[in-house]
Amino acid sequence: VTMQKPEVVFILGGPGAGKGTLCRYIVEHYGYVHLSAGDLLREERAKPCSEYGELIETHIRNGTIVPVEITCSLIDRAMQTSENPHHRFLIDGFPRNQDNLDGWTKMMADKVILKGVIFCECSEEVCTQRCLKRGASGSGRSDDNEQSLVLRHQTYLKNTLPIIEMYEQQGLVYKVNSMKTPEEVFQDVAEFFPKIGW
Ligand code: UP5
Ligand code: MG
Repeated sequence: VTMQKPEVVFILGGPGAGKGTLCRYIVEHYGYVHLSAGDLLREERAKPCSEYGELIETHIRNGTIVPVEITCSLIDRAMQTSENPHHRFLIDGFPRNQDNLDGWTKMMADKVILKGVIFCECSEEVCTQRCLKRGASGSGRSDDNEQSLVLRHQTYLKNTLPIIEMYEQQGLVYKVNSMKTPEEVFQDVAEFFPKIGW
């Protein structure tokens, strides 16, 4: 029996653009498993035995990007331990910079089929208000504060947008206006999802 390669869709967009929320909607309707790179890093940080806890926390608070070896290993492990029989994954919040992309290309690109990149477009203002609101209602996220949000957005513009542009040149990007309600955003995504495949 030949093992079919897992299919991957990247979900990118600014901090608070609604990547995680959209992924939850997609998972409800299509046979995908949601892997948030940020969630995987926060889980790793929370392990008392992790040697990377402090490093991860520093990057998260400063809105900078964790070295790809760490993030990619967490994603790889999560994919391998997943019980999804369809082997389809939404990878949320990765790759965020050139280092991420290089690491992914080296470690993972041959092992998967990249089906597309969903780009959640959202203004800095809306992104920031969403995260501040979430912080105020007790998210417990150490980066849901004004200082971290400025830095997170700077990193997004400087490092992540160029990655999205590169994928756009390859014809892989599906854009959605994520400033609508979550239901509307999902409806828009459902229109082009058949092109990505499920
Ligand atoms: N909300 C969502 N959609 C809404 C809508 N349509 N209308 C109104 N409200 C909406 O949403 C954010 C908030 O907005 C929530 O309260 C939600 O209810 C509301 P969410 O769906 O969580 O948006 P998302 O884009 O996932 O926001 P998140 O804060 O998770 O984005 P980030 O990209 O900043 O966070 P992530 O967890 O991916 O990364 C955090 C940090 O980890 C990074 O800054 C970095 O330091 C590190 N990291 C790496 O180093 N490498 C990685 O590969 C990934 C992360
Ligand atoms: Mg998220």
